[in-house]
Order: sequence, then structure tokens, then C-alpha cells
Amino acid sequence: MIEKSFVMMKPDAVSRRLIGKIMSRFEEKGLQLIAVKLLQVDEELASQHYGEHKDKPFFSGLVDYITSSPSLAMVIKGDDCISVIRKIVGATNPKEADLGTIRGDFAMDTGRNIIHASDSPSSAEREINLFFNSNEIFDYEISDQGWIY
Ligand code: RTP
Ligand code: MG
Repeated sequence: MIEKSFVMMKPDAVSRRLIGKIMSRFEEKGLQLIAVKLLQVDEELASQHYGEHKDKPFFSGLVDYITSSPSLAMVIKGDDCISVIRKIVGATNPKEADLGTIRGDFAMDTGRNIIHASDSPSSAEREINLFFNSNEIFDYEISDQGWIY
């Protein structure tokens, strides 16, 4: 089933200049970028986005991390893409994440795990609406127009 997922490169990914490398993993897999935005997440947006974790001991550190410098928010579209993207991203703790996953290859610390991805269709819908207006999402069809090779 064709799905949309919300994916965000966290401040460490942007600051470490990993945007291109990370983006290419989704594109090479066969997924389609339909929205992208560099933004500074503020405390209110971080608290809404990670609301499910508000009572956890790591919450204030998580908000400090996500608001520390700009992040790159995206909407990615593709067949079963919510679970496929979670596999590409890897486990929450980068030390346990398989090599070949983004977290497994580029990160060492759960508190600096470089990328977020929606974990379910309902999270994806909520997160996409939180970060994007409908006119910022370009839900185009890819067809062979003679220049895809
Ligand atoms: P995300 O939401 O960012 O995609 O990460 P996730 O689903 O893999 O993990 P989740 O349980 O939703 O946790 C959200 C983020 O909180 C930080 N965290 N720190 N110190 C800790 O024990 C701890 N646990 C989670 C991580 O940055 C994690 O990505
Ligand atoms: Mg999560």
C-alpha cells in the first residue's frame, strides 16, 4: 500500500553535513521525497512532536537536543514506506542498530541518533500535519518521461 511517512534529520545530522548521504539512502531504495524543509524546531513544536514521551526521564534532554540547531523535515512516499523507512533508519540505540542502517552507520548515542521516522500510519498523519501545510507537499506521480534512467 502506498503510504506517506514523516522523517526528520535531527540537528546533529544537519550540523555534521550528512544531509546528502542520508537522503540518498531513501532515494536509492526507491522511495520518493514529496516535501522537504529546513527549520529550527522550537520548544512548543518539539513538545507536541514528542508528546508521547513527556513523562519520560529523557524528555527534557530530548527537547534540548531537537531544539539545539536546525533540523531537516521531510515527507517521503512509497510502498509500505512507514515500516521500510524504520528498517532503513535502524534501532533507537545506535550501538544496537544493525550496520547498514542509518543509525548503525552514522551514530553512537541514543541521545544523538541523527534521524526520526514515523512509527505508524496514525503517527505519520499527525506528524505530517504538525510540520507541513498541505501546499508544501508535492504529491506528484513519477512516470517515465524519457529522462528517468
Ligand atoms: P524517533 O521517535 O526519534 O524516531 O525515535 P524512536 O521511535 O526510535 O524512539 P522513541 O522511543 O520514539 O524515542 C524518541 C527519541 O528519544 C530519545 N531517547 N532517549 N535516553 C533514552 O533512554 C532515550 N530513549 C529515547 C532518542 O533520541 C529517540 O530517538
Ligand atoms: Mg519514536
